[in-house]
Amino acid sequence: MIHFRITFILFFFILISLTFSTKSLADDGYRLWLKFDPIQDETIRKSYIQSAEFIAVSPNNPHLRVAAEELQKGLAGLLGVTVPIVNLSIAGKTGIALGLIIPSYKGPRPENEEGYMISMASGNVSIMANQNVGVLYGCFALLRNIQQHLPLKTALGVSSPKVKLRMLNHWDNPEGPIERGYAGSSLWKWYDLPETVDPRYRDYARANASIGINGTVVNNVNASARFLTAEYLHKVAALAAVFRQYGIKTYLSVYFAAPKTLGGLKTSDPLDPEVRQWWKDKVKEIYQIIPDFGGLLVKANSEGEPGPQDYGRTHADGANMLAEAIKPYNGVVIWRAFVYKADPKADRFKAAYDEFAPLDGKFDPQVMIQVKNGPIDFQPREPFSPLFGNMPKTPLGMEFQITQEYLGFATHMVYEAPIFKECLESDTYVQGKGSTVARIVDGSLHNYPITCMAGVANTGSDRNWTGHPMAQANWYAFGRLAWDHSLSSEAIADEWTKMTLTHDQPSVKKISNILLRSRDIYVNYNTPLGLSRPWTGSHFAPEPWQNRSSRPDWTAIYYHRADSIGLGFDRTPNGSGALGQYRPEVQKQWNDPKTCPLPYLLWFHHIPWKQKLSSGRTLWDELCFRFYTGADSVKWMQKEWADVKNSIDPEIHANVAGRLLKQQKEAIWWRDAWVLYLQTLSKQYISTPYIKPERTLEEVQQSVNVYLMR
Ligand code: GCW
Repeated sequence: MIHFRITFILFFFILISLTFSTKSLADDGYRLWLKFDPIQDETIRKSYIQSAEFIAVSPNNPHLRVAAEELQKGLAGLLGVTVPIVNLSIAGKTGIALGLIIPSYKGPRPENEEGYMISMASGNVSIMANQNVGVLYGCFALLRNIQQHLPLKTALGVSSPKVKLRMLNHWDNPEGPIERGYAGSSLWKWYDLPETVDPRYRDYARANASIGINGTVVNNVNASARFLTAEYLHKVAALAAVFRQYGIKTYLSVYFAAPKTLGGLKTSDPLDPEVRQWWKDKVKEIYQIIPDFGGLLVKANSEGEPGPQDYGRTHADGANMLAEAIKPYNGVVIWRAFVYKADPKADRFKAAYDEFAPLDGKFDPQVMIQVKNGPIDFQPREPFSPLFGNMPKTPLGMEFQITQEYLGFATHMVYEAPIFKECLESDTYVQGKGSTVARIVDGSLHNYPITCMAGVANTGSDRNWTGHPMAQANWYAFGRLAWDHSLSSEAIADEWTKMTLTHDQPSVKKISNILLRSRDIYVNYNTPLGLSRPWTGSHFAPEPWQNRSSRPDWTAIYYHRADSIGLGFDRTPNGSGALGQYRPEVQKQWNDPKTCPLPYLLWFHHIPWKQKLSSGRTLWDELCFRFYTGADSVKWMQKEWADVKNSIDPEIHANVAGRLLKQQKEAIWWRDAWVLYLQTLSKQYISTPYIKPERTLEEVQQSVNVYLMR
C-alpha cells in the first residue's frame, strides 16, 4: 500500500511537471502525431498501467528490440512510468508480450507478413505477428489507441495491410532543393553522408513506421545519374541502415540514359547487349552495397526525361531490361505512366492510356506501373485515371501527391484524405459494379502479385516537417489509407487531431470538420466545376489567361478552353473522345452534360455560358457562386479555428491562423483572376449578392507578374 502511495505521489509530480513543461514549451510540431504526452483521464491511464508492468520480448529475437523500445518510450510519456523490457514473463505480474505467432497456432491470424494481432488473456496483452515488422506495427497501433484515450479493448483484434508496397516518393534533388517541396530543403544531407548520420533520419523512419509506410524512394524521379555512382550508393546505404530497423526499404529513381552519361557507352538503347550488361552490373553493385534494396523507380520519355522511345523501343522494352537486371535480387521495377507528348491536336488526358494500355501483358512480372490518380496531373479534383482497370495483366500501383503542388503549397489548408478516397472508391466497372480503383490497387480484382500505393512526400527540413502544420495530416492520412483504404476520411481526421492537437472533444469535432470541408472549399475558389490548371509557371498564382509557351499543353487556355460561347473541355465523342477510355457505365455517368455531376462537368463538356445547370443556375452564375462562396468559406475556416484557440498549443494555433489569413487573401486573388478573366469572354454581369472585384483584371495580372518575378 505504502509502495503504491509513493508511486502514485511520484507519478503525480511527474504528471504536474510534464503538464507544466508542455504548457510552457511551445510545440514546434517536430513530434508530429507521435506525441506521447501524459494521459489526463485517470480511468484510461490506470487500465493501461495495470496491464503494462513489463514488456516481454523473446531474447532470441533482437529485431523485436526496436518495437519494444518504441513501446517503452510511448508508454513512458503517456502513462508516466518506465515499463521494463524483460526476457521472460514475470510471475504474478501482467505485461505486454511481443512475439511471433507459432506456425501451429489455430486461431485467427494476420493475413500477411506485416499484419499484427493484439489480444488479451488473464490481464496480459500480446502483440503477435507473422514477422517482426508486424510486431512493430502492432506496438504503434496500441500506442495510437492509448494516445486517443481509447480503452484497451478497442485495440484488440487483427489488422493486415491491404497493399504490399506503401511508399513515399521524394522528389529531392542532390543539392538539397525539393521539386514541388514547400517545407524547406531535403531531409537528406548528402554532403555529410555517409560519415554523419543525422538523428532526424531515425525520427523520419519512426513516423513512417507508425503509419505503416514500408518503402521510400529517396531521390527525384527527374533523376540525377549521380545516385548511381559508388560514392552516392554508400550515402544511400547509410540511410537504408537507419530505415531498415523500422521495416522500411530504400529505393532509387534512376536516370534512363545513365549507361551513356555515367557508363560512357555509346547508347542507352535497352535492347543493346552492352547496355543490358551495364545495368546488370550496376544493379549487382547496388545490392552489394544495400543488400535489402527495394528497387528502381523510373520516369521515362516524360517531360523531357530520356527513355526507351529515344531508340524506337517501347516502355516495356525499357522496363523489362531493368527487370532482367533486378530479378536475381527480387527487387521491383516501378515504371511511371505519367507521359504526354507536345501534340497540339492531342488530348493530354488520353496519353497514358494510349501509350500503356496496349502494352498490357508485355511487362516482366517484376515490373509494376505506377499511375497517378487522375489522367492529367494531381489536380484539386480529377476523375480517376482510365488506366485503372485496363491493364489486368500488369500490376498497377497508385501514385498520389501528398505535397501540395496544386493545392496552395504550404499556405492553404487542404486535407487530402477525401481526394485519395474519392479516387479509391471510384467504380471502374471493369468487372461489373463494385470494381473500384481500390480493388485494382490492392490487387484483389486482377490478382496482382505485387501491389503499391505511393505518395509524393510533403516532408522537408522545416522543423515541423511539412511547412503547414495541418499538412502533417496528409502524410498521416496517406500512410493510414495505404494500410487500409477502407478507413474513412472522418475517422482519420479524428484520430490525427486527437494524437496531434487536442483531446478536447468539441475542438476535435470542429477541427475535423474544417479538415473535411477544406478540399471542397479550395476547389470552389481555385478550380470549380471541373476546371483544371496544370499549366507551367508557378503552380501557385492564378494565370487563367496564360496562352504562350513552348508547347500548347503548357498553357492555361489548353485546359479550360474558354471562348465566347462557353467553358470546358469537350471530351465526348464530339470532342477529344477521351470519355471512350472508360467503361460504358462510367461514360453514362459523365457523357450527358445535363446529368454529369457538377464537380466533373467541365472536365468533359464545353458548356455555354448561359446554359442552365442541374443546380438551376446558369453556368456563369454557378461559377460566380462557387468562386465567391469558396473564397468566403475561408473566413468560416478562420472563425472555426479561432474557436479552438484555448484547446491547442499557442504556437501551432498562431502558425495556422497566420496561414489562414494568407489563404483568405489568396482565395480572393484566385476568385478575382478567374472571374475577371472569364468575364472578358462570357460578357456576363456578376449578379447580386456578389460584388464585382475591387480591382481590375489588369491589376490582378500585374500582381501575378510581380509574384512570378520573385
Ligand atoms: O506535376 C508535374 C510536376 C513536375 C513533376 C512531374 C512528374 C517530378 O510539375 O515537377 O516532375 O509532374 O510527376 O513527373
